[in-house]
Amino acid sequence: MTTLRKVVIANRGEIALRVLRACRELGIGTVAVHSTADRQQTHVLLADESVCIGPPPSSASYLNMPAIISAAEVTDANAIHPGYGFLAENADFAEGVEQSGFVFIGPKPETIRAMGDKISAKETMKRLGLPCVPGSDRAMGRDPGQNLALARDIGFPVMIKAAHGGGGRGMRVVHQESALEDAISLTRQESDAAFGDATVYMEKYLAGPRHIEFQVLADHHGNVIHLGERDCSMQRRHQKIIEESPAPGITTQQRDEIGQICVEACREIEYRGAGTLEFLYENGGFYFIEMNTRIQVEHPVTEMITGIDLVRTQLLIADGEALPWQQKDITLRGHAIECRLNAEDPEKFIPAPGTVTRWHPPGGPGVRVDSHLYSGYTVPPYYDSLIAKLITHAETRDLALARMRSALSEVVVDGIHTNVPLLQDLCDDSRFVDGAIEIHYLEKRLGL
Ligand code: MV4
Repeated sequence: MTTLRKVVIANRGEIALRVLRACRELGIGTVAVHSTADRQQTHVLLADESVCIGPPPSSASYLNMPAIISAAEVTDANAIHPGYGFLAENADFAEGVEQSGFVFIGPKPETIRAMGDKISAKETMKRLGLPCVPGSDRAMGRDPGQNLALARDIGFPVMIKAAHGGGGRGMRVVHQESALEDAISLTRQESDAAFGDATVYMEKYLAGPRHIEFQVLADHHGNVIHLGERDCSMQRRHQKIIEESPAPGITTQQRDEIGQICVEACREIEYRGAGTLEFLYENGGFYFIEMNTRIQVEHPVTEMITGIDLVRTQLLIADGEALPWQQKDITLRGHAIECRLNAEDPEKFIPAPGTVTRWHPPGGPGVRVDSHLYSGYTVPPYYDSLIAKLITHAETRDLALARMRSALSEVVVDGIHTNVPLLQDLCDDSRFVDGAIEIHYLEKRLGL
């Protein structure tokens, strides 16, 4: 470590603890910034220093850019790790961090900005050789005749998407010509209200794809590698609940081919840090949709099968080190599955905050638990409901799944409701066991 001396961890929960541990191993000092609701968070208790940055609502604390930058100033930190969510993909924040003289642990602000605009992200990646969903390739205009001609050209059903959309908001499927204009103006309005930008684009709607994403790592010296893919198709309302790597049924040849194109594209845009390229996968084809410029919740499955610590590597890259691996050094070993444990009603999915009276995490060979939970911890009502990630790793998918069933059966979380029963059901679901589900599977299953 030459540059990074003290890192502000601008997040909470399990990822704040994950970042803290990576800093500790590297001998980097840690500053926890937290809301008044999070004084008793594990990482706050473990950090070298902590600074309260505001009241419970994230808008006043974890999204409060001046408060976070001030915390870095008063503690004499020299870098900020944003984790995921909150400000992780806010280009203005990354820019503010750099302009204040701190290292932003992530890509350049302009890269974050370019990827945050899905039209520009897709345009760039298409030009660099990534297969994309057929679509408008640019922002849609306001001429109904032209838009109809475009939709006819692409072929119904089409999807209208917000250029600055995220989290599944700002998109609409259109099945017939008569519904096109209303769908466009509604998506524009929603997008303007939610993201302050009414720009929309059009794509061919894929009815039942899988969601598969490639992990990349890039340093400041033009070295880029990929770490294979994750299948994140098990989701409900854009909340993923089970992820795995490798994606079932993807061949070595497909992985090498798409992975190499991702690597070349990232080298071309001078990407740096950890990144994820998201694809829809249908009928044997990959279609790039967006790129995430942060560490992701599901990064552990990639860590388990590659043996590479992604958060440690983010810190090394930010420090200016060259990646210690070339693509030929990367081997994927076995299979890893992650289940997200949420504090929520297992049937109605409503958040279930409260005090955990007893917590027994599972263990044993090939079992990893990423969690900030402890007996006596109170899950606050203000933030997302993730309380733990259970990750199992084994030589085969079947064994990783058997380990997951066993691990889930060991879990004890008393005092609050969790989605453990749902996760147990899903690990016994024959379609999931067969590795044959698509993005709408869980919602359809719950609808029955
Ligand atoms: C799509 C699609 C079908 N066709 N694009 C949802 C969030 C955003 N990141 C992209 N999304 C989708 N784009 C085309 N052309 C279906 C979805 C989609 C989805 C994608 C990934 C994971 C879960 C999803 C749930 C519903 C819809």
